[in-house]
Amino acid sequence: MAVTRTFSIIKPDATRRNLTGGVTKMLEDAGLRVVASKRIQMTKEQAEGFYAVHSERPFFNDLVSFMISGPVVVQVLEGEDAVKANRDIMGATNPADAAEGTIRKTYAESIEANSVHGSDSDENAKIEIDYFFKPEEIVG
Ligand code: DGI
Repeated sequence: MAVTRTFSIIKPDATRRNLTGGVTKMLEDAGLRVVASKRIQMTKEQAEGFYAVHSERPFFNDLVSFMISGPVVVQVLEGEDAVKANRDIMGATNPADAAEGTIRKTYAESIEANSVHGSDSDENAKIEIDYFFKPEEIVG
């Protein structure tokens, strides 16, 4: 295993409920280090571009509307096998299916308002990090 990076978003349902710290604590307790972080209001164009892979899915418009419904916190996380470590602590997409102790089981409201995003591969992590961060904004 190697130290790698992944990309995370604390979604609008979590920022709305003042859970930035709660989510971040669970990430840190899982062995991940926040090496970049910023709170932003995503534009519609930004959200559509970020989720372009889902553009044919029936929930695409709802997903984009949700992601721009309030501020998000975009983060770069670093740790041993960071993509998997983050996916493990996030839990399943639908909180009803998420394991005890995961972020989504603890905090998510629904399959859409599910509190966090995390990259699903090293390749996508790099693309997603580059989508939101300049190299100098990441301090390992
Ligand atoms: O990688 P994940 O976030 O766990 O899941 P994903 O890549 O399959 O889907 C991306 C996001 O799209 C997910 O976090 C929430 C939303 N989504 C996925 N499936 C559904 C959905 N939203 C609705 N409304 N209905 C779905 O079936």
